[in-house]
Amino acid sequence: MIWDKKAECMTQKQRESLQLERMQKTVKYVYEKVPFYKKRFNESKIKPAEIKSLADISKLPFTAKADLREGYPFGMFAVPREQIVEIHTSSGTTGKPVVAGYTRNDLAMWGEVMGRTLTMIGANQNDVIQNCYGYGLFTGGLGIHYGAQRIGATVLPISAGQTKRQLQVMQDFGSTILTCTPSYALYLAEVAEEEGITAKKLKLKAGCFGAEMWTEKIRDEIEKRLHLTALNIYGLTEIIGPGVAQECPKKNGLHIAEDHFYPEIISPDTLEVLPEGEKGELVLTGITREGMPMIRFRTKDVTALRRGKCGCGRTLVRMDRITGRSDDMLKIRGVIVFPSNIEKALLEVKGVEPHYQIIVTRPQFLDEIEVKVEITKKMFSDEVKHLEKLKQEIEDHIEEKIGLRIKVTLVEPKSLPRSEGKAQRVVDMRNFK
Ligand code: DLL
Repeated sequence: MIWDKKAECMTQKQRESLQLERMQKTVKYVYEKVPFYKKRFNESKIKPAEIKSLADISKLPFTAKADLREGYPFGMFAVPREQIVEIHTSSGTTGKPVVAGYTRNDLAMWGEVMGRTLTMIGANQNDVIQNCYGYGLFTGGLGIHYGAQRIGATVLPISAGQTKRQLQVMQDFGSTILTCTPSYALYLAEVAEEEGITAKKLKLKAGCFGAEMWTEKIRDEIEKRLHLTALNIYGLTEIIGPGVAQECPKKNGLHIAEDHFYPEIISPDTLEVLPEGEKGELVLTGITREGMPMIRFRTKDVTALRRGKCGCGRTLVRMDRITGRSDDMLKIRGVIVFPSNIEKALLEVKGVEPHYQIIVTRPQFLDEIEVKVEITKKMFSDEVKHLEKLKQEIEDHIEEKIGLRIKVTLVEPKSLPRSEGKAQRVVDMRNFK
C-alpha cells in the first residue's frame, strides 16, 4: 500500500513550489538533451530561464502526436538508447506507432504512481489482482503489473481473452481486484451469467477500468453485475501509460498525480489556457520523466479540472470523466483508429465514390465498426460478383493501410445522407455522453 500523504495531500503552496522546481528542471533538461525541443523553443524564441512561474508554461510550444510520429522511433528520447530499459508503443493501427522509452528511474516512478493508484482503489498486499489489460507493447498490462508488485499484491498477469478461463481463475484463485477495459468487464459479466456464476459469490471488491471512454451508466452496470466498486483509471502512452489519473471511492473525479504530471486545460480553438472548471482539451507535461519527458502534450481528450480537497483527503486536482475528443480519434476495442485514415485508404480504391459513413456500434459489449460506401449508378447495375469483388478489394486495401479489417457494406447510389455543412462521416452509436 502506498498512501503518500506528502505527495497526495500537499497544500497549494507546497504543490506549486514542487511543480515549479520540477518544471524548470525538466524544461532546461529537454532543451539540452532533445534536439526537437531545442529547435521548437528557439523557433518560439523562448529560453528555459524564462520559465519563472507555473503560468509561464503557456509560453512554451505544444507537442502533438504527429511530432512523436515524425521523430519515430527514438527521436524524442532525452537519453542514449542504451539507458532506455523498456519501450512501449501506443495501441494505434495507423502507420508508425508512438514510441515511449523508459529509463530505470522512469520505471520506478511508474511503479510508484501505479502503486498509489491501486492503493486509491483499496488494494494492498492481501489482494489478488486479476490484470486483464494486454501485456506487451501496450502500456496497460505492465503498468498495472508494476504497481501491483510495488504494493506487494499478488498479480495474475492474465491479459484479455479466454473469458471462461478468466472466470475459472477468478473463482479458483479468489481474485479481489479486477483491472481491464470497461467493455471487457461487461463482457466478463455476461459470460459469468451464462455460465451460471453468481457475482456475489466471487471475491471481487473493486476494479480500475479505463483505456477507453465509458459512462456512469456503464459504471452502474459493471457494479451491479460484477458486484464490485468500479473506478476510472486514465493514462496515455506518451505520458507514461496508466497511472496519470485515478478515481478514488468518493467518485468525484480522477486525481491527477500532479507531482509528476502537470495538467492544463486549453481551448482547442484558441489554444488559450482555460480557468479551473471549464471544459476543454487536457494538456500534460511530464515533470519527472527522464527517458522521454513531454512538454505540453496535447492529449486531445476533453475534460475539466476541479480543485478543492476531496473527501478521501487528497488535494490532487480532479479531472472529470473524459467525455470526448477534440480530434476524430476513436478507440475500437482498445485500438486507436483515426477515421481520416480510413477515408484516405478508401478513396485510394478505384471506382469508390467519396460518399461514405463509418458506423461504430457496441451490439453486445464489444465494439464493431463498419464502413458504408456508396457505389456509382453504373456499378449498381453490375453483376453481384463484381460488387463482391469490389467490397473485398476495399476491405483488403483498408486492412493493408491501417492494419485493421473493417466490414465494408456497399450501398445504393445517393442513399447516404447529404449534408449542407460538415458531413457526418462518423456515426458513433456507442453513446458516451
Ligand atoms: O490506454 C493507457 C491506459 C491503459 C489507460 C490502461 C488506462 C488503463 P493509449 O493506448 O496510448 O494508452 O491510449 C490513450 O486512451 O488519450 C484517451 O483518449 C483514452 N483513454 C485512456 N483512459 C481513458 C479513460 C492507454 N479512463 C488514450 N477514459 C487517451 C476515457 C481514456 N478515455
